[in-house]
Amino acid sequence: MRTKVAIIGAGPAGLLLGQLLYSYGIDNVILERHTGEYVLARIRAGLLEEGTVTLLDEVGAGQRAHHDGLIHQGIELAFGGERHRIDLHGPTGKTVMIYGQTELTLDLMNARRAAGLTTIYEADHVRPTDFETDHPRVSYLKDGVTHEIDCDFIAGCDGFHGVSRASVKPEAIKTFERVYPFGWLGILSDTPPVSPELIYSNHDRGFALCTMRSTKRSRYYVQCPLDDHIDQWPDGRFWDELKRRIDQKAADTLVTGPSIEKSIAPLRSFVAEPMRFGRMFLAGDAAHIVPPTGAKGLNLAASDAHYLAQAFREYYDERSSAGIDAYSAKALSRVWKAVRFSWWMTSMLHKFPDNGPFGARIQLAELDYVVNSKVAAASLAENYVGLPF
Ligand code: RFL
Ligand code: PHB
Repeated sequence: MRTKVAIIGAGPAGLLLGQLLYSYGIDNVILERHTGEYVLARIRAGLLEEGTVTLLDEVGAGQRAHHDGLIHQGIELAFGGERHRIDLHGPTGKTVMIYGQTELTLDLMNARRAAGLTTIYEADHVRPTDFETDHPRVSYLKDGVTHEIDCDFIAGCDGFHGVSRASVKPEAIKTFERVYPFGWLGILSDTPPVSPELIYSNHDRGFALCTMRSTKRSRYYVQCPLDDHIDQWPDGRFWDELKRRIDQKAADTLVTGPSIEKSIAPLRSFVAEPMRFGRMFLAGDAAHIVPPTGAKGLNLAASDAHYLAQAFREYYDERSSAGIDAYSAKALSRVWKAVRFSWWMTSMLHKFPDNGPFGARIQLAELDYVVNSKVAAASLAENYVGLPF
């Protein structure tokens, strides 16, 4: 088989890149290790920047998001028993949209199917090769038979544990990492959200986040030890812990119910540099990971896909390599700012085992400053709604 761009991974980065390329007339094939159903069952992000929604619109997949997504103009920070609102819209003119990653993925999958583009699900042993030459190839095993795709370029959109970054010679890549000493235990429940806007809570017992998927479905997280297992967290224990970490008014109005999903995710900041290796380019979680506190992971996957699609468009339409040459630096410049913001939000809001009482007071001073300084609040808002791309 031959295609212009072979994309590894059918998560948000791969699917969005595929649709953007299609809209520029650039044919592409996606290879995905799992089934489509498996990809759709992963409960992850829930918050889209305006820039991400614009990209969905650009590929004609934004209709359902506009219909079902919830527009938020602010968030709340809770500490010291009180909630304080951060206005997102006032200082930035922008809003964010609550719309689940599963829904966005489904919309992109449907758009891809409608366009008649090839996605090979359950592709085993995917291997990008020869990307340092002018004739890169991707091999894979499907139903016991080995296949090969000849292409002009490979896009590694295969997430943090994917094969693309792992295929690069160690001396060609530099990585930066911070692993946080705790995880997030998340549950999904068919109960109305406790409050119309998201609540990020700093508490002595640890961080908590109240978010949602719709007006009828809530998503809640509590900071937990890294080695905890979900079996240790029956629903009753989760709700009790959440109530203790949020303000009294929220605890009194919280509607609890059976969880329909429960999982623990570790928190990590990670960046690989560069994001280009000859004719292979990394995008999304394949190149970088941020802790979810800033709601940036999915949105970075979207901005990478945008930069990369523009670069390929320039290559094919204008016979110019300027875009592909600039891709890595351009993407990394936005990535590092989101890494910085996510690290900062994480540092300010979580209980760190080694910080002690001094560290806890510094966090409270910082929160107090952020909610009372127009300038600091505007800076948080500017980063939260997403820096331009
Ligand atoms: P994905 O979604 O991991 O998709 C990669 C795809 O590649 C496939 N794959 C392979 N395919 C073929 N061959 C191989 N060898 C392969 N290896 C892997 C995988 O099966 C998969 O289908 O990466 P992508 O596309 O870069 O998208 C990134 C986002 O999924 C991620 O950044 C976000 O979910 C992060 N995130 C959040 N981001 C936000 O912007 N806002 C949020 O509110 C938000 N909340 C979150 C989050 C992530 C969380 N977890 C679980 C880590 C909340 C949580 C709890
Ligand atoms: C979510 O809705 O899952 C969500 C929202 C905001 C975050 C993290 C997760 O910062």
